[in-house]
Amino acid sequence: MRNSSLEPRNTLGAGDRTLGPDPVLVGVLNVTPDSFSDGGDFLAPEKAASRAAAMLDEGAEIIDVGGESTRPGSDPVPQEEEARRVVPVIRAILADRPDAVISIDTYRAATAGVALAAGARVVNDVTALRGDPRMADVVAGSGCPVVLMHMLGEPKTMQRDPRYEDVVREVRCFLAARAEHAFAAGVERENIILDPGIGFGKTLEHNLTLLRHLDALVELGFPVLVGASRKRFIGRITGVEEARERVFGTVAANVLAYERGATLFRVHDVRANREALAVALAVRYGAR
Ligand code: HH2
Repeated sequence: MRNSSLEPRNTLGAGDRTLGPDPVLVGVLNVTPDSFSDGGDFLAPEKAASRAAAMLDEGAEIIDVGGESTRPGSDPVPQEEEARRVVPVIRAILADRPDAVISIDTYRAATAGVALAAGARVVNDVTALRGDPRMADVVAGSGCPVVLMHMLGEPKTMQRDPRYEDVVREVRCFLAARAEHAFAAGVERENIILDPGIGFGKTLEHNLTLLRHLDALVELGFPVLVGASRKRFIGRITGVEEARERVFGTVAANVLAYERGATLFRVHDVRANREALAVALAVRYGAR
């Protein structure tokens, strides 16, 4: 028996398959000079496109392209600069792989608009449509899926002593309210994906509590995306300072998140996570 509690199912854009219990890998492609683990690596469109192709070959189903770092302490970049970074990369990926599903990691309506026009098919908004009053219209108008992420505060200051009375309840209430807001703005229910925002205004203990109780978010009835990949909380636990070397800890977080009902995993190391999640899927439902 497949897990029917993951209804409603989401489409990833016209013609794409629906989301069921199979884990979906979202490969991270940061077109930034300063991202915490891959900053500066993929600024050139050709390099970015070959990185995207490699992640697709390793089993990524979506490539998440971002033009502004949101790591703790980071500063915003001007919208024009963000668009200038991501649009040529989206075009280069699609020239090479016309069927690739690309998501645009932005909270700015203008950047989302040009990215969708260039061929992106998903919007990943770390502000859950709060960062730009025009974003809800862009998403609703395009009919694309949208990731709504929880963040306490803003990247520049979010890690300065974040506090919650009950982190799971507060994140759940926030995401339920943002899903309602999106729906009221015209985004279809089946196009809404929720994300607890691991590392965004959260202590180590907040991140662990959210991962432990992820089923409380899954209960809201939308697919849940988790972005734990290489993050600092994993380094705190394992002692691995170098972000690129945090793959084993990332895999553990993702397998446990999957067991609690998350279905989308935003990762830098696609193959390691895909293989681990394939085994987790087989343990839950049997081998194919
Ligand atoms: N994390 C980052 C960026 N975007 N989007 C979603 N939906 N969920 C996340 O957890 C998430 C995200 C931060 O990671 P990264 O892109 O690797 O680094 P940076 O922000 O420094 O570019």
